[in-house]
Formats: sequence, C-alpha cells, structure tokens
Amino acid sequence: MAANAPDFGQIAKSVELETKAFINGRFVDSASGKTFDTINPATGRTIAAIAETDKEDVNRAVSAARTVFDKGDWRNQSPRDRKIALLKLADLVEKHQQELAAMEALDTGKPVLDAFNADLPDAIATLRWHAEAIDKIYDVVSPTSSDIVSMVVRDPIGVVGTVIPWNFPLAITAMKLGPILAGGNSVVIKPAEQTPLTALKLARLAAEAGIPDGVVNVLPGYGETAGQALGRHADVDCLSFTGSTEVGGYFLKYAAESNLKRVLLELGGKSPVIVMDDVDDLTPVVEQIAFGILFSQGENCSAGSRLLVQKNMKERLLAAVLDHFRTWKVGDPFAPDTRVGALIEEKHMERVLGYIDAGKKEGAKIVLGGNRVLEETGGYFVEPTVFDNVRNDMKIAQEEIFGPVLSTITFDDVEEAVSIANDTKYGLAAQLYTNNLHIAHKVSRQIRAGTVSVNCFSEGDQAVPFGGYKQSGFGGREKSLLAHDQYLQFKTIWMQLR
Ligand code: TAP
Repeated sequence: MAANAPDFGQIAKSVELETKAFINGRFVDSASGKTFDTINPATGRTIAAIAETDKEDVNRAVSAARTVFDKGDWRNQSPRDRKIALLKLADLVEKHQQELAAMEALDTGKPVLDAFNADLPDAIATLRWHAEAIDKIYDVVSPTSSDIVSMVVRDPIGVVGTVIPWNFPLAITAMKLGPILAGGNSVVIKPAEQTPLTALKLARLAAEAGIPDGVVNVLPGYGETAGQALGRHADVDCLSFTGSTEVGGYFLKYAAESNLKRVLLELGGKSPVIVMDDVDDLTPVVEQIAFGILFSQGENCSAGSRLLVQKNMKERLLAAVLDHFRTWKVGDPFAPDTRVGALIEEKHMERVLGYIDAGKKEGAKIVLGGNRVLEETGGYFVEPTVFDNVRNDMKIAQEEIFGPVLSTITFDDVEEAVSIANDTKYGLAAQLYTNNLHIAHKVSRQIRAGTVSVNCFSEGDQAVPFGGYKQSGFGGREKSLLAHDQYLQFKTIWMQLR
C-alpha cells in the first residue's frame, strides 16, 4: 500500500454500520423482531446482528414500492432530474468509498485493496454510466402510412425485486440499481445473508441523494424466506437474480406459480481459458490466468477455472503458471500485500475442499496447493490450487467450484479445444490466447459463451453487455443500454390522423 493510502484497518474499526431493514425510507426492525449475525470470514467472528426479514417485511416493502410507483414520485420526474439524483448517489458512494471498501472486506473476506481499487470504482462508474444514459435514450416512431402515427415508447416495468449474491455485493447491487432506477422503477433488494452491510449503507446514501421514500428498499434475510417471498410476490413485476444456477431455476418456478413476473438470471460459469502453442510471450498470459482464477479467491462467476492448453505447450505454461501463482499471497484481507483473502464462510470452504478431494480421487494430480491454510486465524482460507491431468468429464472440470482452483486439461488441435470448451452446461465467459488471427476469429465465434476475450481477461466495462449462454443466464443482458431494456416494457401507441 502506498505510504499515503488510507489506514483501512482503522477505518474498519470505527465504521458505522446500518443493521436494520430499510423500508419506505426508514431503517426499521424486522416484523418478527428476529436478527441474524453477519460474520467476518477472515476471523470467523461476528461483525453485527442484522434484522432478519421475511414474508411480512417483503409485503411491507413491496407495498411501499408499489405505492410510490403508482404515485409517480420517481418515474414521473423528468429524466434530467432522475439523472441528477443518480449522479448524486454516485458522488455519495465516492465520498464514502473508504468506509464502503472496509465494510466490503469485513463482510466478504476479500482483500480490502481489491474492494477499494476494483469493486468501489466499478460501483461508482456503473451508477454514473446509467445516470448519464437516462436523458439520451429516444423512443421511436414506426414507419406506418402517413395517416397514422405509431409510436413505440418505453415504460418502466414497475416494482423490481432483486436478489444478490455475496461475492461482489456492492458492485452487483449497483449494476442492478443503475438501470432499474434509470428506468423509473421501484426496487426491493435482498442482499445475500452473508453480506448485507454495503447494500444497507447504499440505502442510506440513496435517501441522502433525494431518491423518494419507497423507491429503494433493502431487506436483509435468508433466501428461503425473504428471497422466496420476493420471488413469489404477486405485485412484483420483475425479479432480477444473480447467483447459482440452482437457485436461478427456483425463481422461474416462483414466477410460474405466482404472476408470471419477468425473470432475469445471471448465473454460474465454468469458463475455459484456451492457450494455443503459437503464443510466444507467456508472461501476460500467466498473469491473466492468475487474475482470472485467483482474483476474489476464485469466487467469481466468470473465473477462468479450466485451463485448456495445447499439448506441446503444457510443460512450459504450467511451470510459468506455478511460479506466478506462488506470488499471490494468501492472508489477512487488511494486510497490504494480501492478494487472496478468505472464502465467504466455513460451509463454502468445506465445499471447495470437497472438490479438491474429488479431483484427487478421480485421478487428477495436484501440482500446487490443495489445502486450507491460516486455520489459527479462525478464517476460511484456501491456498491457490492447480490440478494437472484433468479430464473434462471429471467433477472438478464440470462443476463450479467457486474457489481458487484451476484444472489443467490438454488438447491436440483447435477443433478439440473448441469441443472441450463447449462441453459444459455453462456458457458465461471464455478466454483465448493465440497469435493467429484466423484462430482468434474462428474460435471466438465457435465458443458458446456470452463473453469471449481474446488475448485478455476482460469483463469490466459498463458500456459492454454481460450475460450468459446456456445455464449461465436467462432473459437479458446486464451492463450497457441492453440492461435498461430489461427493466422497461415497450408500448405501441397508434394514432389515427384526420
Ligand atoms: P446462491 O446460493 O444462488 O445465492 C444467491 C442469492 O439467492 C442469495 O441472496 C441467497 O440468499 C438467495 N437464495 C438462496 N436460496 C434461495 C431460495 N431458495 N429462494 C430465493 N432466494 C434464495 O449463490 P451464492 O452462493 O450466493 O453465490 C455463488 C453463485 O452465484 C455462483 O454459482 C456464481 O457463479 C453465481 N454468481 C453469478 C454471477 C453472474 S453475474 N453470473 C455473479 C456472481 C455470482 P441467502 O444467501 O441469504 O440465503
């Protein structure tokens, strides 16, 4: 950390936490009065007791969101005024970025410098990007005959429920909030039970930014109670979910069994990283492979978890990968040289270790790591782990591990690489490294994934759509102007001229 960098350890000790639910512009206890503990994954200790909301709170929040939507306090503001409020929210997030980064590191176990240098700038840029778009989107007049005017106008969809995972709590909440609010909708947010802190702080900042009461509501609580109640609520018009493929499927069921609300799903991945033997400089490749699987402890939906390398390149690449992975230090999220923090919770750590065991049992060979480390801290740390001799039909190559575990698979030619890359139920992202332009074009079109990065690991820009093929996504694209359409409906108006 630079000499003048903030003292995040100190900030974390003094940061003021919101612990109640945020409904209709006020922080309130849950209807049941119940609370649950949010835990610091790097120590296993409780950070705070948080209001545990359930169905009754969902009813209250949805009713507040519907009332303000019907009154039009937000959706009927001029686009310019909504833009000003959203920009103010972005400014407030920027003003509080040090506390927010500290909270995020406390709650998720990720390195605070990742939160500060990646998650916070991403959240701020997201809010600004969507705010700036609000008054630059034009509706259309259709090419009908001259005695008729046919306009196609955008309407906000109404009350949006959004259920958030724990890996990038603030950045994903901002990614949902930007286009939802830009469109004039109201929103009820259910953060993951493990990471409610930054969403609650965001609620306070939204109120301070002048966003009317009831437009933004935050309900901490469990998925099976609060999340399900939101998914099944008959007065929620759209449910936007990011998380596992399994839970994503539940939301389709909830919608089918309630009101056929629109469902948007951003789900898991098992992304391939293809390295062709024509690559000469391995240094940037190895850095990006490491970033792809070790950043955020591998708890990243687009993590490059399957390394597909051309056979005669494997020895050289793997040696370079291992050398580089050893430089990624595991440790205290608040230490300046930590690059791999703690996994989110004990249960998840056991799951990751279970996958490592399964890989060994199926005959894959551990060439780096493979263990829990720093147990004495009480935290849930797993060291960077690399498997060699993996077959694509093994569990570790097919299932999402969501930890710092890389599986190495070899291939003979480009056709085999594409076939292995596509042999998965997922289709979120892929990387390809080659110096051959022909291969770059051909393979990037043949891979069945929502994002294909050639000679880079890229997913960050708000201007670029993000979403999955196959069981990695459903119903739309996040980021870019396509994200706005997810939360709008198109109305056709016919007008006969006399
Ligand atoms: P999930 O277990 O799916 O949880 C995500 C959210 O759903 C949490 O808020 C959770 O609540 C809630 N939930 C759990 N069970 C539910 C139910 N029965 N009904 C309604 N809501 C329910 O995922 P996770 O463990 O938090 O995150 C890891 C997964 O998310 C990975 O598969 C990863 O790939 C995926 N992910 C995808 C993306 C994108 S953009 N595609 C981004 C990040 C993560 P509680 O936690 O409070 O119980």
